[in-house]
Amino acid sequence: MERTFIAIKPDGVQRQIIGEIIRRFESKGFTLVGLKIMQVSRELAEQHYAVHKERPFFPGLVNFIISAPLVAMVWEGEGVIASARKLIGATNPLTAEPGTIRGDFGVSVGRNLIHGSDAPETAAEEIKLWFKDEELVSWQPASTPWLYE
Ligand code: IDP
Ligand code: MG
Repeated sequence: MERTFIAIKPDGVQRQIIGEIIRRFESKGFTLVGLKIMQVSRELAEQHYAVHKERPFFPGLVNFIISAPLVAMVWEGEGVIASARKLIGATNPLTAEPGTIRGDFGVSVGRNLIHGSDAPETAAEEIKLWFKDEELVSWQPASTPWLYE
């Protein structure tokens, strides 16, 4: 089973759509195996977005990520990495399709509500960066036989 790192950014927390976002992943059929609300340190935010270090939006992005609490999660399921990106939608909420999280709840790229790992390698790295092994719970929902053949 694949795992991916998902974060509800401070705007999603402040706009009180944590439950709505979790509901979409649950309803789809993915399994929550890690969850915490946290005030992120500047160091962690900079590490998480290190790939964007040279981009002009980097300082603003880091300040935004540490400006209020964030919800960090790990979700599990077959194909969850790519599927989560589809549930999330395009980076710019204005062009994200209706039905996606960004498409339904956002209007600006700097306030796009949610992060999702973009590939197996980044998913593994991000899960390791954000969660200790003992914070992740391996379990099988009762619905599993009704989701997979
Ligand atoms: P992604 O979150 O869809 O993977 P990336 O291109 O990896 O998008 O960018 C990471 C994050 O950086 C975005 O989710 C968004 O919060 C922020 N970002 C990207 N481009 C811009 C921009 O042009 N202005 C402000 N923030 C941006
Ligand atoms: Mg990205």
